[in-house]
Amino acid sequence: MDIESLHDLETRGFVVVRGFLTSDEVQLLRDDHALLTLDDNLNFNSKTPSSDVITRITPRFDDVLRQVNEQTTVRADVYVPDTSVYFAVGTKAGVKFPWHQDHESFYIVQNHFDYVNFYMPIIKPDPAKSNVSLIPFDVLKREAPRAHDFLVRNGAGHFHPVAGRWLATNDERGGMRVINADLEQLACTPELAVGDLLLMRGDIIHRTQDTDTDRVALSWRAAGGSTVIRRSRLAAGGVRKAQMMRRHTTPYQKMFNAFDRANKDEMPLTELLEMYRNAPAAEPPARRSFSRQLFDEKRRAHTFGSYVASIPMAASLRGLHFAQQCSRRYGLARQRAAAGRRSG
Ligand SMILES: O=C(O)CCC(=O)C(=O)O
Ligand SMILES: [Fe+2]
Repeated sequence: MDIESLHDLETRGFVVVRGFLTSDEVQLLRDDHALLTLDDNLNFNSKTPSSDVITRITPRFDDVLRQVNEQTTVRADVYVPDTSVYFAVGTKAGVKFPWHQDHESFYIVQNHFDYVNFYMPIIKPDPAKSNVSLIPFDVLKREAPRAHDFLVRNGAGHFHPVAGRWLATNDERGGMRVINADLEQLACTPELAVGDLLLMRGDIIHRTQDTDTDRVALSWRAAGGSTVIRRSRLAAGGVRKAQMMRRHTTPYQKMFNAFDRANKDEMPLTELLEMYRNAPAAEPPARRSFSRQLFDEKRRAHTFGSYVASIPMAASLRGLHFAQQCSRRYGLARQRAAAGRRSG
């Protein structure tokens, strides 16, 4: 299948391919999803697709990657199952993500430009509902150039509304930028039907549109195999990154173990994935023992200072979040009181 306008992946950060999956492929994925249980990840609800099911569809993904590598400067040639999941909305086991740049994939793959998310709804009652809203990079560059430069090629972005503008913070490297525009005004929301493909670059800013319908999408990910993954970078970062790692220890422990076994402090992603294939199966580590190891890793990488330095920032963001929740609740209470007065 030839993809038109692949260049948009570079300029806008995403491209839509209509009718990508066949009805048989959709059914295969639906059956897979129905049989799975939730992942052991306290950061969000997700299910990891079965590898034998994905293997059957892989030639379709290979074909897209070939075109991406031929027609753009994005380099993506290996799949990263540890960052690939099914996301549901509209049920208790679902998600409702606010504006964000993906966190865990950035911590693991450490390069969000050479990284693509094959996002494909497999259950979706209404094309106009429960999509993913996006901030196109060309629009961001035009409307908020300083924030664009802070965000492009990055990840682990958190976005906080402040008086009609937005504050962008980076949960890995720290730092923040004011976005002098309302993200909602810059956003676009491609309407997707079952089987459509939304191909997104890893650094795109996005959120769940709504949770009004029961929708399930597969988010299958590929990255650049030559990206060098650094142990010190995995260990680095502030309070918010460490919290997230503790809430989903499995992939990070696997990475530290692979560096140990290889006796290396850095290796290309392809080599890291190869190490996994030969690794003995291991139980997910307890949060406490993982925490201890993470602090040891931080000391070893001389990044403990930046962790400590991030504590005040994390505390003030928690305060900001709390103040926003209170003002939202106060606004709702006022609306309800006014409605009561009108109907009474
Ligand atoms: O499915 C959703 O609503 C969110 C998807 C998302 O954030 C992702 O694929 O990274
Ligand atoms: Fe996301």
